[in-house]
Amino acid sequence: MRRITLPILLLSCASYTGLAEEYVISQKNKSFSEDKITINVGDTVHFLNEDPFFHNIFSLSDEQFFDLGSYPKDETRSVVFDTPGTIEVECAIHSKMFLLIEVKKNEDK
Ligand SMILES: [Cu+2]
Repeated sequence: MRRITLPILLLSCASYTGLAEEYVISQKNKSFSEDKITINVGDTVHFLNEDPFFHNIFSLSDEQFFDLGSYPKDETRSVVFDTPGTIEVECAIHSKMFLLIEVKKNEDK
């Protein structure tokens, strides 16, 4: 039974996400490792804190509202972006931190 179930799960997962990719954006010296990235719907961004203090990554964007809470060095929190649009990402602790994530529909590739 397990042999049959597993491939079906993988298949449905792949068709939902397409060729979903994963990105790592680190937070170091109170800034994001990139100013702007372009990704596709279904992609995941991992926010890795490399500073010896807390960051609190969040977005108030309509397309993708999230708040990852505050977390310490070497911890990663992740967001799957499932709506196309331009997402502004900030840090609640360091107001100068800013990242733009352009989320494209998969057809735009
Ligand atoms: Cu911060």
